[in-house]
Amino acid sequence: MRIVTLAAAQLGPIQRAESRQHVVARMLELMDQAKAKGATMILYPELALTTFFPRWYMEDQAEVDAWFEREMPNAATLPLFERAKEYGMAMSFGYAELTPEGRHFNTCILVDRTGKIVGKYRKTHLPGHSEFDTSRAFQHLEKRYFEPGDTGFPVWRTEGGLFGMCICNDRRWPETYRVMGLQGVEMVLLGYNTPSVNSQKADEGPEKRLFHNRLSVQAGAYQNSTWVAAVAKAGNEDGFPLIGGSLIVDPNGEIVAEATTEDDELLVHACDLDATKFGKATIFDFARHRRIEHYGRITAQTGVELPPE
Ligand code: CDV
Repeated sequence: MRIVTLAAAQLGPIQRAESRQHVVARMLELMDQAKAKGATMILYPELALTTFFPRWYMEDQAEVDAWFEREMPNAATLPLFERAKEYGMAMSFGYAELTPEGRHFNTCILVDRTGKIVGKYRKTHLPGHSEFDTSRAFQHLEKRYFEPGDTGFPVWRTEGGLFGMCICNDRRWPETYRVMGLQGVEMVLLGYNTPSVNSQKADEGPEKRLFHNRLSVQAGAYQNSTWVAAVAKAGNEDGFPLIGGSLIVDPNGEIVAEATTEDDELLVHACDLDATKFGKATIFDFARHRRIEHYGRITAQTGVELPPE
């Protein structure tokens, strides 16, 4: 057995006026709880340090940049790195990254138990739009504030296993998991901020959104025989609700832990990375069963091309 005792640390709402220092204090409280429960790794959501700012339309670049981190760790996040190191706990969280070259990414990192950043992933599938959209019930301006990630979907050998990351909307795309699956991934870590209602379809509410969340994560886990942990930023941020439903899914695609609130909430599960082996050696033994001669369209083509009439 190769056990990673994973703490999925859901965060409740973060209001626009809330400081990073206050959020980090909440994250440290969850880390303390995780330590008390024997966790060896803790996962926090996408854009964990602030409110989900892409819902706000901004034209002033200085105002936009104030939501971004120019270095990691920085003064606000150093306490997280220090406490995780003291506890011997690996850690992953998401943040808005502004690079020295002035590039903007929706990023997450993987930090090992010694406090070293061993992995960085930049969000590939950016949802939403780049200009103010009057047809929507509310804005989702990720395409305005971020550029698509340039990392692809690497897998890192650390903490006794093979770990990958993706962010929020990435979880809905089978390609995300398969690219990691082809590198033998044993645990995918992901965080999300998912509005409780579809901004373009009022009757797609929280039930349907939680269903799509489970469906995507469970399918990704099963079809690649990997653990997947998905952790939400949840609850009502300045009048804009986000789903909770954080979950840990085993390599059979079954949910082993699921959040019940829309607040700060910790899920802890002892995940045996060796449980990935059976599926990878049998029904999803890619080397034996995949037929890549028929998959060319997946990388040759982006949108739908209809067959001739
Ligand atoms: N932060 C996100 O990527 N949210 C999307 C919403 C807009 C659908 C998601 O896939 O959950």
